[in-house]
Amino acid sequence: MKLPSLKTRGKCCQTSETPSNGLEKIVLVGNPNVGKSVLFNHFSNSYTIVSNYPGTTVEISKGDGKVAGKEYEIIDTPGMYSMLPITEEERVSQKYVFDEDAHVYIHVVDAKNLRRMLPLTIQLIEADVPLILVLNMMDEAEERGVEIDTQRLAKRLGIPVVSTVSTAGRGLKELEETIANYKPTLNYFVPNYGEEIESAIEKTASALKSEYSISKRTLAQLLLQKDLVAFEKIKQKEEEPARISKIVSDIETEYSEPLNLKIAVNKQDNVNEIVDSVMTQQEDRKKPAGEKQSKKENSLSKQIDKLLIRPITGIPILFLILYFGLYKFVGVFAAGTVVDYLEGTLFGEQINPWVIANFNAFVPYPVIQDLFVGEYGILTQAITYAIALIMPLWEISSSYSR
Ligand SMILES: Nc1nc2c(ncn2[C@@H]2O[C@H](COP(=O)(O)OP(=O)(O)OP(=O)(O)O)[C@@H](O)[C@H]2O)c(=O)[nH]1
Ligand SMILES: [Mg+2]
Repeated sequence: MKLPSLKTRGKCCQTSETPSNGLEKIVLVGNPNVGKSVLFNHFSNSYTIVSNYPGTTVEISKGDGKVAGKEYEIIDTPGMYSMLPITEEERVSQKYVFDEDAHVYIHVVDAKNLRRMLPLTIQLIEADVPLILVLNMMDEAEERGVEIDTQRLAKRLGIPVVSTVSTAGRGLKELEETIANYKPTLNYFVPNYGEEIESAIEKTASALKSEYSISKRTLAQLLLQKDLVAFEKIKQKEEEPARISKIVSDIETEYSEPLNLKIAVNKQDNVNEIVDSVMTQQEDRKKPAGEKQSKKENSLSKQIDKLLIRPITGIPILFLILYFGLYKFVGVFAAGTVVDYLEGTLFGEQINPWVIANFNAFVPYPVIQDLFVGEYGILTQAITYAIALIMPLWEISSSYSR
């Protein structure tokens, strides 16, 4: 059996399977690299544990801490992009949303990338968990000319929204008060995914008869997107899980496109509409100096993106790139023509004969001559191979990866 790893910050330690201390919980969730751990360190006291989630190598940090004068257990989860997990880290974070009975979940986002982060907020709202949205990294957003109307955003979403710069402590007092005074509202944002998807969700959700810790709407979406944990849940809880699986697979066959793609695209449309109504960005400060693109370049790269994303144009372009870019250019031209010229003509006929003649004239010792300019000499063979054989291919492959 794998023993859980244990690291502690501060005084001492506990085991990974910490018995609940009866405190209400605050769970930090969000994409990787958005400042969850900075907030965790701010809220938790010095006695915290970092341990593996049981049966995985994924680390979870837990610690107690006072928020607006009241003691809570704070939990820092690994980064997740979506409620539909792909990585082990996301699977663990999904379990915390599914199973943890928290006072509040804090969804931490990078404010300058609101459009990319809000789909997860919508998923958490749909899951019906108590939620506060934290727009962190406001300093970087402001630097890029991003302005967000937090009050309007809170109204649109139906949840509290607080903007912070967690590294500088900005907004943290307001966040503490928001956590302490958190009360669920009845005006949550309900996304609309269009008639087809909505009816698929409705059909699946109404087939679920048991009670779950997250909403049936979310569970139905996860089932329609073939999430294994969701299927596991219905197997444990429903009397007729096979009937539900059949409903889901019947719905799937009605669609030509995978449902997760359709749901993701429609979710993003909902997000775009909200973001357009609450966020403004000064055009000239969109990107830090050095990364700026002209409008013309921007629209050209959008056109190219569109061509590459569509299978009908993207696949032929992929084959053209593989044939001309890889086979013809790297294989035939670089590895053939260029290497032949450098190795055979330039080094073989001109540079090496001159190096050998001069070296032998200055160093009259056969052993040293052999070592440097002999058949396998450092100057004749090693340098020839490095420059004539490896360098052209290396240069070309690194320019491809750039
Ligand atoms: N400029 C700025 N940087 C921040 C802010 N909050 C966090 N950071 C920085 O962002 C980086 C990531 O912060 P973390 O707290 O480790 O992010 P995380 O969400 O825990 O990341 P994962 O554990 O990978 O999911 C660190 O370098 C922080 O110093 C902020 O408000 N402003
Ligand atoms: Mg972290």
